[in-house]
Amino acid sequence: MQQAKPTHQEPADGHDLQPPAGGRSAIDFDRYLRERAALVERALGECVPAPAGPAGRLFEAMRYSLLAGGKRLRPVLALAACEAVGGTLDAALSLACAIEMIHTYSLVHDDLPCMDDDDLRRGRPTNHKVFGEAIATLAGDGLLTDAFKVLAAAATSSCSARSAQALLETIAELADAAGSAGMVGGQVIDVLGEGQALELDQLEYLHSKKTGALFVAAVCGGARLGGASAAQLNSMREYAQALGLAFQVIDDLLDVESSTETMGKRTNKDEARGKVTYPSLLGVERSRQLARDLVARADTALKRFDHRADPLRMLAAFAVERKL
Ligand code: GRG
Repeated sequence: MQQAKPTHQEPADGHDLQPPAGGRSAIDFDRYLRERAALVERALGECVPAPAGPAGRLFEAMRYSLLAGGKRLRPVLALAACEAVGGTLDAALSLACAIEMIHTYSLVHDDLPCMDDDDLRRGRPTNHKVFGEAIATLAGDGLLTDAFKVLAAAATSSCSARSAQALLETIAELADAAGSAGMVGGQVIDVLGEGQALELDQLEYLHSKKTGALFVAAVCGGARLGGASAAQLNSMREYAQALGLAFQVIDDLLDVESSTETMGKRTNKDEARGKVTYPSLLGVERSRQLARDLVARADTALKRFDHRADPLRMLAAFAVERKL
């Protein structure tokens, strides 16, 4: 069995991943994102055992979806929030992995025939197309449950009481965000809302749970593990709520404007399933403006943070400028 707790290694090319210490940072955002995603990638590889033994097929299915790429936006946000308040990358790396494992489980289950019934995800056949529905369902279950094992393993014997308390609060917040009060609850509202005429505030409520809750858990968890004060956590929550919604508005826009080839997943599916979306309620231009306004709101929430929050500012801009 491989180690559950990911270890922080420096990238192979030897780049220093810390943002510059003094003055305003002038980071190369593309490079920043690439390097952070690579760091997460390596740590994720240690979170699921290699496919061996009687349950080897399960580990293979878990690794198939977990290590299939993806933007790694949520884990990078967790790391960036931790660093924005002066924490180290190591302090949030387990959280980053746990969040990505939970996000990946939600994609595997969301693609199942009983949910969205999709054939393509992250540019490759969906989990159940390769491993069958039973193993895909169990791979999702394994990723969700093991995420909490990975996070809990961050509590070491040398952990201070303050760090242990922060970890406990982060675990509770993540369970809340992923469960019936958060992502799963949001998915239920979404499924039951198919074919129904939702108002804008109902759509926002749905997405605050289905998509937004995990963004909030990533950002607030990262900040908390980095030693954030209560006031800083409040600002981080405001930032993440605005960012999460902006991300979803763009997700809806990409569904109508992009292609399966670019996205690596089926597009034009919201209308086909009778789902109310931002473009269907507001039109394309007003939806895009809403996303920009939300990014401005996210930016404002960070006004009391110094240059160490620049990656968070850039990540918000990235969430609305992205093409996939
Ligand atoms: C319990 C059977 C069962 C199912 C649960 C919880 C759940 C299914 C679904 C959650 C809904 C869901 C899939 C939300 C995510 C929405 C979203 C915008 C996903 C795409 O995220 P990206 O663009 O994807 O960050 P990558 O691939 O880049 O990580």
